[in-house]
Amino acid sequence: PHPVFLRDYQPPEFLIDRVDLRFELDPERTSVEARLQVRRNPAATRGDGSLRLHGEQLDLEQVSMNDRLLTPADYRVDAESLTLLRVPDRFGLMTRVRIHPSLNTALEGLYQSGDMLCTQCEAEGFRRITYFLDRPDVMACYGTTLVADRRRFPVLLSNGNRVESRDLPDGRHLVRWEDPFPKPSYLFALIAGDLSAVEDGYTTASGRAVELKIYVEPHNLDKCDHAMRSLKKAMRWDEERFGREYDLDVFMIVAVSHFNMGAMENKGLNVFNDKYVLARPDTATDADFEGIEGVIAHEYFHNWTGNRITCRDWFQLSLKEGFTVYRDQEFSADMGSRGVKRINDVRLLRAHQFPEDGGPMAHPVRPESYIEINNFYTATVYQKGAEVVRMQANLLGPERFRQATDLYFERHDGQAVTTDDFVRCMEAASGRDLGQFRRWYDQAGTPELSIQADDDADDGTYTLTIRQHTPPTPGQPVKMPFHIPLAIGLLGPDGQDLPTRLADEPSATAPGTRVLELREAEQRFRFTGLPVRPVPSLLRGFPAPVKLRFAYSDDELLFLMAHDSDGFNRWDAAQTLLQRLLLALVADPEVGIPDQFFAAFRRALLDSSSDRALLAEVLTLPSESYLGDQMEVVDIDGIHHAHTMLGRHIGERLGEDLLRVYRDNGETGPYVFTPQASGRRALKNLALGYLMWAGDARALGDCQSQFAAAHNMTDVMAALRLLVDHGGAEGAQALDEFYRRWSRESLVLDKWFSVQATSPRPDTLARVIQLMGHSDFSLRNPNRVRSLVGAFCNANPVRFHAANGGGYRFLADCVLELDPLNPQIASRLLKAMIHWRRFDHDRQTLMRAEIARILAIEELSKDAFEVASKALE
Ligand code: DPP
Ligand code: ZN
Repeated sequence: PHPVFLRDYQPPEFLIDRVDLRFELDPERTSVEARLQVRRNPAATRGDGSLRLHGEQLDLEQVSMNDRLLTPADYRVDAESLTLLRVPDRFGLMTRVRIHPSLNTALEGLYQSGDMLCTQCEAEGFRRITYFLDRPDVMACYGTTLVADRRRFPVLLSNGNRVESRDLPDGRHLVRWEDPFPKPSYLFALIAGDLSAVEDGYTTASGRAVELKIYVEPHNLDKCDHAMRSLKKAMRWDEERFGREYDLDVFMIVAVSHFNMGAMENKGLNVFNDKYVLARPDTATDADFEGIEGVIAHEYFHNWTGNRITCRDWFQLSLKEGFTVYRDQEFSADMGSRGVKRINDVRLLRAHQFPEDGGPMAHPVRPESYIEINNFYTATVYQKGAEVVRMQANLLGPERFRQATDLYFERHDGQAVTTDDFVRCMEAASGRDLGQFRRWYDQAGTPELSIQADDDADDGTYTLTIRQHTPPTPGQPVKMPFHIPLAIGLLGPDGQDLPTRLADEPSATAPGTRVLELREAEQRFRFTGLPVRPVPSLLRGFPAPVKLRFAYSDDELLFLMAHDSDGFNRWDAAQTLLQRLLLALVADPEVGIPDQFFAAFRRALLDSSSDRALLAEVLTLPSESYLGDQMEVVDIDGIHHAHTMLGRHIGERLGEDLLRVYRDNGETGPYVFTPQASGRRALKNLALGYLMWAGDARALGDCQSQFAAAHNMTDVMAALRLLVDHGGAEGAQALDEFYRRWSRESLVLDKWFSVQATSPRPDTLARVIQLMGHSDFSLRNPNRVRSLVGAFCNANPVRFHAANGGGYRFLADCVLELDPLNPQIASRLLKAMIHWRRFDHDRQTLMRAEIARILAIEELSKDAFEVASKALE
């Protein structure tokens, strides 16, 4: 397999203005007739007079040009394309192909999920439906005619507005859709099935009435309320915050149970992994409710950032994803608690993006090359891309940023553009020079900031010396300094913010947060007028995706944890402290835990004035994998031991307080999904967890009653997890009961699999292998694979990285079995092993051998090949 390079981009030689598709749908054999209006692109250089269309796994039946049937002498077909040897400057092209949805296990193109037929075309799935210029800079208007058996497929959906619907004499029916907005092929979608819809309506700010429909299998009709509410909130928010209105008569969402990704923003017809649609208090946790709100909004927001304005090529993926993630993060912050949202987003970034940026697959937000684009739907493109947009928003300030996005929407509506076009709008609206800032798009790696503080008591100055350094990444040995906005504050002895006046500034500044702009490899900021040495609050609100090195004392961290006016930094100070303590325990398990730690933990725990959701975040131990990332060589067992030990100590020392917090925060009425209510649940279940860690006998009883009595899945799952980790008869019985109750609810059953896969119990791998043979397990369902294999490999470090290599062998076996069926899922799983260099010699050897075993397979997919080969480079 060969890489594709950004520098080789050429505009398309031909454009397609209009596409008329006619599908005769059948799971075994679907016929697709495509009529394309093709013309030469005046902006492109002339080639050899031929036209090469993409196409894979298509059985070609007929080709005609301008209504003249072509013969095999007029074209060439291979496994990836159809080349028309001589074409005029403007012509009509008709192709007819057969495809086989029921055999499509890769879930790209048209495939079968249960009893329905559905599509996934991003990034390059449309070429598995028909011959086409399957690249995002070819935008066309689509008319789609769907013909299918009326009883089996009563609902036939596609993009745009429905313009015709009638029965045919042979028991089939026909529905025709027309999408007036030109779009790239990756946004095409169709759905056929026996579906029911929840319907609602929305009136846009300018008075346009929009029908809203969520299509699900009939037994899921009672799980759509939250998704519908989220959709309407998202539509209103996008009008208010970004001035964006919806543009078609109908907006449809379809929930599908076999889906590679989270969801897909097809024009007017969003297709969703059902995990991000279906929720009832008794089937879905708070985290599920939150995920649904965020993903519904994300896909809806794509209508402007992605669909109306799309990507020129796939290297620009972050143009739509980074911006849209930023938008959905802001939306969720406005809907719930802004502080907690920020903490969770940063936690995610640190847990996934930082390791990616430091590993063999590191790539810039705008990658320079790829072998398989599906491997680049990454935390870097999505989450770091969102941080890059957030930095620009913060540099510009809210008003200018809004002017800049208005300009972007106005200037580029209907176009396929680049991340650079986006930055140019930021510059044009603000008058700022973002030349150096652009490096965030093309340099990979996480910058490390080392900050040193010096004070001079005599003249009241305080100097921060800031050095930035970005480690090399594959293909980029040397990095230039980034332009980094740095929000900081200075705290006085009473915990209040001090003024932050720089030495060369004529007048006093107000106390509070101030943004420094770092541009050099080393830069000094000298503050004056400080009567006492301040405690610096650095990186307030996490203003840039960087790692901070600053020699805080424990006392300073405790001080920040108690007093910082920035909630994010209060959390971060607590996490740094916990991390220190844990790493000290890894180094020496006998090291004492200072009393002042328990005192601070207790103070925070009992602080009834504080937001419970935030409190739960503050009091949660950093994850074992995150601790591993902080070590030179990851000490898997040492970390697990330290984690367990600290958890147990907390549970033992603060047992009474934890029990009180647990009991004081019980459910009082019917389930509601609000930040307050989910904060109470989070805190309560955290307290129960510490008690269980300590083996508190009262807690075991509480756990069992919570499991039996709870009417919401958040509390049931929290109790189930603790019971399973506790093991014994209690754990086994809870699992059995849960299975009996939920075995027919696929998404709930996923939880049953993953709670077992993530248990740190010593026999977990054996249990996972056994579950692979369970009658409810199937490699064909990505959610099920993620809930068992993915959960074990990515969320159970102590068992996955077992010293005997059993976890690695298990993963490689799964990858090899899955790759021929679904390369996207296989290659994503494989990523769990690519950070092998971070471990001790023996584990390195074991992991490398498993990756090499995969790489030795001749028919390996491009997807898995790229990950395996880069991992070993
Ligand atoms: N474009 C899709 C998204 O919303 C890909 N899964 O992220
Ligand atoms: Zn997206």
